[in-house]
Amino acid sequence: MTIRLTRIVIIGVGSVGTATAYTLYLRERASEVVLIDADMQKAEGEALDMQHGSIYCGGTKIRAGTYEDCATADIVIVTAGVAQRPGQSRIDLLVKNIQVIQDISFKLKQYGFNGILIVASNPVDILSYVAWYISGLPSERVIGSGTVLDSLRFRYYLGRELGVDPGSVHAQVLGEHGDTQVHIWSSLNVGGVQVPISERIRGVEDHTRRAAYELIEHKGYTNYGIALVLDAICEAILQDKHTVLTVSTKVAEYHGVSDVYLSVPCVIGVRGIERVIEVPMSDMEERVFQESAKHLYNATREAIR
Ligand code: 6V0
Repeated sequence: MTIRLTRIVIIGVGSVGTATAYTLYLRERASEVVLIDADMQKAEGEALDMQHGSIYCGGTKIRAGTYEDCATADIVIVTAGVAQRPGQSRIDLLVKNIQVIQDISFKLKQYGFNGILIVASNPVDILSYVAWYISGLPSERVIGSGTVLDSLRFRYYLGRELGVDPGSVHAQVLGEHGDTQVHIWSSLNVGGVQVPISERIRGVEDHTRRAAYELIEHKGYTNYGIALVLDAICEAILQDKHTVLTVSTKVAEYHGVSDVYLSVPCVIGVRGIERVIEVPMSDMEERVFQESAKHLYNATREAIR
């Protein structure tokens, strides 16, 4: 018997890729984390910087690599491409990042990658569709980070307003990881009890939607939150945890929406998306969700033309 080692490859080692690599490294998420970037010197430098501290880390090895490493990788995470600048929306990144995801997806196919692909680059829903379309992988193994981060932010701000630990606030954001995201107020609860929604609490919706813009104004990019999200998705996969996360997936007949990548609660395990959970929505929420889907559907069709 041979003991199988686990490998996670990160493609794109900028602010998101390095924060993700460091999180996976500290949390010993896999036997090996491999870094790839268009600028290989940068990937080598980032890996070496982390290797220097290896005595204080656990067993995860970290190194720079090539697409050949993807052939036997369990998970590939894509964080490559341009990021938002102040005033830019995620959709504004499409023209540049579509080329990046096409290039990467073709290479993954060429090198025989057959694991689980996680896309974080923006606009994540459209890029996930393109990655699925080109890579030839089944859709349950092409996962967009989607609104996992938006759901965390929603719960964080709600927890602050309500004076409770965000982990005890149950609430989710669905639809686009972007401006048309849908806040599901109808199922908000704290400890299983519904919460009266005042104007002040309602304000959390806008705060959540604007969170990335606020961070980009302040520090120029966002990286730690998404790194923790990507680690949580990897954990759910590698430990077959069946964790429910609002990742972006190719939905079919979900509240009347089909053939588009967007976020809905999904059970994540060793096979990727094990199943999708149908969330009850108010009429208003369903309408907003369908509008978000239509916006993404049109933008995706335009992108793959
Ligand atoms: P960054 O710091 O500019 O890093 C991008 C990296 O990608 C650079 O090191 C580039 O050299 C590299 N790169 C570019 N093209 C290629 C290519 N074809 N192959 C390999 N490497 C390449 O950007 P940052 O890390 O801040 O953001 C990366 C992406 O993540 C952007 O599209 C962001 O919009 C997106 N984010 C997604 C989030 C989410 O919640 N899904 C959150 C934050 C950022």
